[in-house]
Amino acid sequence: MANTSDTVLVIGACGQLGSELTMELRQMYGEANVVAADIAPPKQADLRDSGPFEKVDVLDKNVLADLAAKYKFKQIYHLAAVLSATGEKNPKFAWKLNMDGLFNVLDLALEHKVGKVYWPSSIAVFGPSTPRQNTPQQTIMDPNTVYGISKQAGERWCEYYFQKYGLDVRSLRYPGLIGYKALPGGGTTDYAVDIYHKALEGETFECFLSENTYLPMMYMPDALKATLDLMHAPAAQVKVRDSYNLSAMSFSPKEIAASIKQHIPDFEIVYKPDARQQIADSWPQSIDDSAAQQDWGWSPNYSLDAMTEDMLLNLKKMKE
Ligand code: AKB
Repeated sequence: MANTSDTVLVIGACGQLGSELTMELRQMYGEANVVAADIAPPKQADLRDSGPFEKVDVLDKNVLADLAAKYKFKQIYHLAAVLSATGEKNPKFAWKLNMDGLFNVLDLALEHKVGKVYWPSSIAVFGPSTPRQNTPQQTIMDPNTVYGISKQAGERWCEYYFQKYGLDVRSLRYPGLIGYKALPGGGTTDYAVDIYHKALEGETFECFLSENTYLPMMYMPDALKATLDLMHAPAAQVKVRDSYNLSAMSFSPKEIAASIKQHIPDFEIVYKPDARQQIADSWPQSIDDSAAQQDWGWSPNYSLDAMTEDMLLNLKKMKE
């Protein structure tokens, strides 16, 4: 259950997930109670005009402490991260931002008695030795991107803060997220958003993954539902304290192109795999999320074709 008088901080509020999650939280908790924070102000008009914004670098502990003293947050969603593809271009910086940012938020939560923290993990915690089909909750993890390594280490630290200090930190291992409101930045699954934009612009889509590369994916409304359901579940039901596997659908570039062709028959795709292919090949193709189903009742609503229909409809409206 949501305690609607809570004040909530969303760090990374202008990103692909943050911009939508902040708007959902503002509906639930009241606009003034949800502070959007990011390194630069929001470009999205709805986000900008609907509630408080604070310019925050998650590496700056002093700014975070000032904010916590000012707003007395009861919940923090810490979404700021360098993703898989961008992380490989500057591994040391990705490690610094992803790890120091997480420590700053966990310590802030302890020092300022913030009740609950949300921190996203990813399918990137898995690696080449992980079983790739129906990947179990508990299994071999040998991530080989700096992003994946930081998410795996971050999961261990979340569990540590829960076990040692009693901090109520909750987490999901997101698959690739697809939405029409904001673009992702720097991930290996980004093609699955870009493809809809190119299809509607009448352009041939050049895909950086090969045609039969299967990856786990999720439509944004399902990702929002999962995040809020987990955060609102009674603490006793949240039995996994590193991060929950989460699943909705798996598809290849060839299959998403076929789904788009049902609406835009002359849509064309060509394949030019680049360095991101190697990252995709090290990740699972499908995920077993039975722990999330059992513990807090997770179930997704969108299939590939239902997502395609909704994406094209909404993107068309936005481009009009
Ligand atoms: C990425 O591709 O890096 C992200 C992820 C799967 O965590 N979308």
